[in-house]
Amino acid sequence: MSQLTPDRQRQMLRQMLTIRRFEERASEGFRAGEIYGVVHAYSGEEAVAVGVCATLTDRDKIISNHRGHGHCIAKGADLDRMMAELFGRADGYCKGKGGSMHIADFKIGMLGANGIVAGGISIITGAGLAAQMDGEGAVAVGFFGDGASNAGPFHESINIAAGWKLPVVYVCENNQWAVNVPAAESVPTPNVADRAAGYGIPGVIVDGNDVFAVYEAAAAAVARARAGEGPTLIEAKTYRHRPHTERIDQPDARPKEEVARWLEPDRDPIPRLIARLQAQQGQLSDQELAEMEAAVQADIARAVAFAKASPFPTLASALDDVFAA
Ligand SMILES: Cc1ncc(C[n+]2csc(CCOP(=O)(O)OP(=O)(O)O)c2C)c(N)n1
Ligand SMILES: [Mg+2]
Repeated sequence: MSQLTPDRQRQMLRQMLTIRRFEERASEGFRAGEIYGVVHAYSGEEAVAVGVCATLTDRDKIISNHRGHGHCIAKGADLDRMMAELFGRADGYCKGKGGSMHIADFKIGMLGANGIVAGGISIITGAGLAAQMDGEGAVAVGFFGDGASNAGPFHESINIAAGWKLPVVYVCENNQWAVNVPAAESVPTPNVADRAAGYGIPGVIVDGNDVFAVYEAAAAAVARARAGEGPTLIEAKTYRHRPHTERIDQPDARPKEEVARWLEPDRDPIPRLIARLQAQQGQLSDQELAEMEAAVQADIARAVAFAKASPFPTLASALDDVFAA
């Protein structure tokens, strides 16, 4: 945090607010039938994507999972094209044919969201190998959930990345549930980070709702990767505010009191960051906060207007970009 100027800290808050407001609008659009496919909201976990991506540059690569909007926004993706993709429009990132779980932007090093649980972990390991072969000091960062850490690609990928000292940072967003399965029942070690010991790499536990703690853990792991010392597994303890997906009538097995506790301002990463900046002399006035909120809302409104003004893809374009039929 010491390296982060007040401007940079406010910028991180703005990104977190952007993610939150984007998700709120996406949920609303999903319920209104404006958005097609599935929406998995990242609300509550914003500090992880923002804290990690603040340590990266455009040449560094990231990969995401099904809960990918926050990672895209934190890496600098275009909100208009993201919203258009959710609305299924031709100006979206995948020309309206991919939806929420397929947003990628190679120009900013965002290799894509991924609907296959743990699928991204192998891909980002390959990106780490590519970075090592290029020899220009880039790193590759994979975001995935606690559920994904039980799947084969997690173990096989970390094993090979550790052996080859690949410049990869594995970021497990432990929101404590995989749909309706509690991590406490599916992960036999007390922490996901404990699994790092089996591969001889550092396993770091961090408060995933504290953006500066995430930043510091990620900065250390990125420095280690850039120095050729190999991968790190970071476990960010966090919680999702919303049900697994926005589909209505889905059972949510999480105890109501547990959900309510994580929504409180002393746990929610955004009020926590606001309180921290306000407590620091001159970091964030009430007026600056109100202006930031208004600017973020304007960005989201502009993205929705862009999406709605864009046409649906034509039937004739259905097979464009299909490489094998
Ligand atoms: C290979 C595979 N198996 C099952 C699913 C269905 N599925 C989608 S998300 C999910 C749970 C993922 O949990 P976690 O990795 O903890 O991520 P979270 O949703 O909590 O962010 C499952 C089982 C899938 N998409 N892919
Ligand atoms: Mg989970």
